[in-house]
Amino acid sequence: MTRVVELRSDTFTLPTDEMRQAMTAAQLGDDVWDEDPTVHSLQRRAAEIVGKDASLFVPSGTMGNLCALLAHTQPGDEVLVEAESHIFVSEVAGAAVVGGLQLRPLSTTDGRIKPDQVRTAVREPDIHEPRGALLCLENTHNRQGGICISASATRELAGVAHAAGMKVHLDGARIFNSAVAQKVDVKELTGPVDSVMFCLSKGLSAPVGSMLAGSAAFVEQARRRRKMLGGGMRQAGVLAAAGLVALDRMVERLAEDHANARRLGEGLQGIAGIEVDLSRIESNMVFGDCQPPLTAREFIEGCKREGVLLDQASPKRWRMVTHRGVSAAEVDYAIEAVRRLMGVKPREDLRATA
Ligand code: TLP
Repeated sequence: MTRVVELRSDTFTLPTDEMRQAMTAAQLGDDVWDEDPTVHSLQRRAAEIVGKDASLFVPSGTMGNLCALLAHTQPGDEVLVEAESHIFVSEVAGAAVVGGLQLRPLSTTDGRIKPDQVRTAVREPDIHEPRGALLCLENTHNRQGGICISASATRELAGVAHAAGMKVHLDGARIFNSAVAQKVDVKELTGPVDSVMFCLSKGLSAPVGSMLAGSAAFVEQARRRRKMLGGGMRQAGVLAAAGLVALDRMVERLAEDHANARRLGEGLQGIAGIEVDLSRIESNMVFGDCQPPLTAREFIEGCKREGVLLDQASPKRWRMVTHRGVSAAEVDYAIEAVRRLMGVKPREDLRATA
């Protein structure tokens, strides 16, 4: 079997032909000297799209989040994060190691922090306590299923944090998935926060890079942190050129990925041995649980033998992510592969396309 359906992550998307052409033609300079015209164009465009004064091109989402945390805080400060957030779970404790920050996880059932959780976590000035400096949100929320945080929830949470003297950073790695899924202008989701990071290299299909946007003063601070972390890139315009195409051409098509995720979830639902919660599918992710004794590792290995690649989220939980590199026919193929693996008869309606 030669077919491979890549559902591990939308980070596997390859650049489009138009991106490759733009990369070849890009005008370049030394961006550490702030002299790369293509990086300048990307930074202006990104800031404009999310409604901020300025933005900074960074090599990865992880570095973008870390630059934001460092720019908003002092060592010893406390940062509120959702307990399953990427910053808390998957960024190698960079905030603690590099920033000397205390991350305080707020547990939720669905990634949606409640305003009262923030109110309860607010620190009063006290000689014993760290300064409560920052609230981080994640939209879409990855490990909670790719769920979307609404504009009204974002406004309310930011209002509570700001009233307590805290700043708000949004990990918007997939903020355009959220905007497209909710059919709102992305500014509705980014307007209430002080800074937002979003990725060009996930569903938007650019090969490398993320943007960090905020006030001009914030971005100036973030630029120094980026340099300290080794993220100053020289002729980065060659990458920024692909980022510009990503922003101008790739946002609306994310709706196809969302439709495919739903198709995938519906096709997998009801297969004995695995459980998929359809109510959680709001963007381009499908999470499922294996029923014991089947483990996620065994399920993933079995799918791999069938030519379907997926990611592990916990000992019993797995994740499939749809993106530009996965067509509806490949989604159907993946459904059939899982049915085969789990010993379920093929679905007649999928035979034609798979
Ligand atoms: N997420 C990756 C992996 O790290 C898990 C993925 O495949 O989903 N914030 C969020 C919400 C993310 O999902 C990611 C990447 C990041 C930040 C970090 O971005 P990169 O990978 O560019 O450092």
